[in-house]
Amino acid sequence: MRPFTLLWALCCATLAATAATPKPTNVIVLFVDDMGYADIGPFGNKTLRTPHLDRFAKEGMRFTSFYATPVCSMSRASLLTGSYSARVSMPGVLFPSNRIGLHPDEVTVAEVAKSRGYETIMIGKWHLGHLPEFMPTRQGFDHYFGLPYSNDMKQSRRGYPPLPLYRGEKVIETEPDQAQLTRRYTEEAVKFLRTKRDKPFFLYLPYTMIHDPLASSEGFKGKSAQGPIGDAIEEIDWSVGQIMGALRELLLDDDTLVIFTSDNGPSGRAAPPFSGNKATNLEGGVREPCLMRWPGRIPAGTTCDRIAGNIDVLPTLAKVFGADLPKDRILDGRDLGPLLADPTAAPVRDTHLYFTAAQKLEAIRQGPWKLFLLDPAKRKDEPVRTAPALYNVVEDPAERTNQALKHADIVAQLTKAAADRLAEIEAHKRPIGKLSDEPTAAETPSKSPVKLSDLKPGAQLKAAAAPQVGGRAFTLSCTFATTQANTVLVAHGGVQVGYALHIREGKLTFSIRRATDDNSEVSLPAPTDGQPHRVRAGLTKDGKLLLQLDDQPEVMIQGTGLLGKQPAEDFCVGHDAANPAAKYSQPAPFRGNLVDLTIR
Ligand SMILES: [Ca+2]
Ligand SMILES: [Ca+2]
Repeated sequence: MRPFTLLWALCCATLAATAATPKPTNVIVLFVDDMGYADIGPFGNKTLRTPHLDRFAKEGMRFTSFYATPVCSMSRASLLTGSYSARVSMPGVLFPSNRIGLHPDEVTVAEVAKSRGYETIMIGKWHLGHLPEFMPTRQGFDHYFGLPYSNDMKQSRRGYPPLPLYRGEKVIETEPDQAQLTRRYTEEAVKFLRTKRDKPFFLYLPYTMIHDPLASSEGFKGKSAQGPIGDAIEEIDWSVGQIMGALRELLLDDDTLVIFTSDNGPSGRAAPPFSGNKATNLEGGVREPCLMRWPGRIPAGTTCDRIAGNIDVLPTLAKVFGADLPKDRILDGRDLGPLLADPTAAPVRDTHLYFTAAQKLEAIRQGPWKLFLLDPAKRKDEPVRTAPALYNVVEDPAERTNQALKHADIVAQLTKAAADRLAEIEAHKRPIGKLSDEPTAAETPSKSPVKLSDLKPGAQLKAAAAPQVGGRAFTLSCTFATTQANTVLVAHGGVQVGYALHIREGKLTFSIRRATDDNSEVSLPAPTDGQPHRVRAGLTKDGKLLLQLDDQPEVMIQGTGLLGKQPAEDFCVGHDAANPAAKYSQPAPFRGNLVDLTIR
């Protein structure tokens, strides 16, 4: 063989090998907590300095109709499973007192990556179950460094254990200095990127910031034009810059897809140009800034207005990893690949469903039209919106003009589509993970029945040991002292049947739920003076709700009757363990004194 022919043969062999085994693509998902749509430059922020995210947008694609969910845990479940939170039975927010988590049988993005030989690492906030059975290391992550839940679930909140920081399955610190978390997460990520490896990698970095309590390290604290929230956002931008810089330096740039988004809208702040914010299904609560960058594959400086969301991340990444999707279950998300190649391509998913923390279907969007099937949450200085409310969210992103009367045909069409889709999800929903292990002290069946008066906030009685309230009149009494404007004293039941004595927006409220959409409530201004007060709440045999505080006159209203059956859920004191028993989304656990509880 002549030298030229040999060289040509070698070239062909190399080309053939390259074509047969394309270099695998690394993936990084950066997931901020509580970041609003216009919190960063690429989505219209003019106050804060986000140069690294600005560059990210110039080099990648912006998604302007990218949906998350109203609150934390449900968003993370959607992101990691490619499914609506209601399909995987994930409530809005998990608390340290919960003994549930994302079901171990769920197939996570990390497990999909591992099926193709990827090395997987998670750095940051998990919030899908903090018991060992539910931790990231049991859901496909080779490495884990971070917090198991939100940064406000810490010791200074009565009843919570000290906030743990994990490495792998070991707690390495408690109550870490939160001002250092963004910096520490970033250093962990960059260190991981610099580690020499033969395998491709999947890095999931859910930041703890910008969830309250806000904190930033030196160099950012006090430096932004928007106070602590701006400082925390500018530090996240710095973090993104560090990670992108490391990719460039390590020549991994062309082989890595990076996704940047957030889990829900801003907390207590506006989310222009939308109405609503965190914990609502108005666009401001669920429409998130989203950037994706993949040099050579995603056209630079582009914008995609198609409906997309965190449920699409798993199907999209499965394709990128070269992995098969699980075939034994229904996923709600779709592969965004066609849009990554061409943002004007046909929509991959023309419908989005908006679920509440209580796993109810609140709204549906198809094309530009969004229909509220239930009344959306109200926010200060915003109009009252009453279902059915129909908005054109393309022309009216603030959801101000209800067009339900004008377009009855669209209302009918969306109502039908919502009912069909909900029926399918109800028929194929998958359970949340629950421990089947030994009961805790409070749950242990004893020879003498548990005395309610011995229960302290945080206690949870197994459903079988709970007071009998189905089909009968009952009165609940206790003495409490608190300064909280939003909390739960007693909750028993869930989204189908239950009752709760709680404080919501400063009102002491006794609520009865006879069926999913059959709620009755009686309320009084709550004494939040930290002094002990006696409360009596009841359901009379003719279906009236009564509420009495100290020796004030009793307030009584007509409800719709007795509870048709005994609630199936546990009886909780000072918190609500899983499915909310009343119309609250994420009430804080009770911090205060609660004694002499009785139910007769
Ligand atoms: Ca959040
Ligand atoms: Ca799994």
